[in-house]
Amino acid sequence: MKTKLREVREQILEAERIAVIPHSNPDGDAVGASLGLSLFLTRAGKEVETIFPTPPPEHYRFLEGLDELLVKQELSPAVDLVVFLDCANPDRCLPFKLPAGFSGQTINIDHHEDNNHFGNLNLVLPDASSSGEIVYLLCEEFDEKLAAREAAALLVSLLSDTGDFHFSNTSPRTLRIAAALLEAGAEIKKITYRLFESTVYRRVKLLGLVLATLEKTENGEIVWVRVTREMMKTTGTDSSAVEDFVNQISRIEDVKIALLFREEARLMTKVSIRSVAGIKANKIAAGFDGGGHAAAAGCRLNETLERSVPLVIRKCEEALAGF
Ligand SMILES: [Mn+2]
Repeated sequence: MKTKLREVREQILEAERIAVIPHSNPDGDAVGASLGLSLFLTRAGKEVETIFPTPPPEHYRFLEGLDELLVKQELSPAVDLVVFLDCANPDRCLPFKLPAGFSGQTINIDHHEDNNHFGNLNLVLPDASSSGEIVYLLCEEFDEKLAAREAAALLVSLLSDTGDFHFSNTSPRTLRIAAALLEAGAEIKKITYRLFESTVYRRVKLLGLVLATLEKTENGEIVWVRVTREMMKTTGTDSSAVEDFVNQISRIEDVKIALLFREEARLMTKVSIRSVAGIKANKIAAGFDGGGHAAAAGCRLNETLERSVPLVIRKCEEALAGF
């Protein structure tokens, strides 16, 4: 790992113009890791452009420096190094695509175990809690110390992908890094308040509608909720408002798999899968061309919401039977 980190550092030092690109529909890890790395490299004297293929959700806006980053699809011509963050494969960045004639280097920094090592250089550490954790390890290789706003961004990564340090991917190293981030000036109370405690009226209204759809299998091992376009329309919410609902139902006693089905279009249903008893959620998601982590994964079906529910539940029952 040390050698890999040094190789990545060398590659970065050699580059002049660097683009940092997280996956589209960025979650807290993608936002925090790309913001933290971009700010750090800029301060280290690099020309950096950060490209969000789709905009970061509203509730990360409190992070200092995020407003200056771009939402766009094209690389500036002079870029000679592209750093992908938190992307298991390049399709995760769509609609962004590397230009066909791109002659620079690519670095792939990620922690998904199904990462397909698409970079010229691949820093893929599946035992890291988050891509933010890997960015921290990389920054340690430089002489610069982290500034407070960089530390805050990376702490958002750690908190988001570990569910506030609740999930089993929280390692002693994760917590040591969290401690170092606090020492560097990240304000944990401010961040956890913005991420987990503060909410808005319309989101709680939506939660009420969604929880009313809660169902379970007879033995209670699988639970699920539905989110329709109609619910989002009547409450005036967008998809970022539902992110945490599936975690909430996964805490019900006896639950092994929790699912959230969200209607994106009539024939497009997004499924978020949470596993709390060791069954691999990413294996279930892979059955529908999705991916993710063992505890949290997702996929999309070209089906109506109503038809998707039994299809996915059958796969989950198979996974439980073989466990
Ligand atoms: Mn991640």
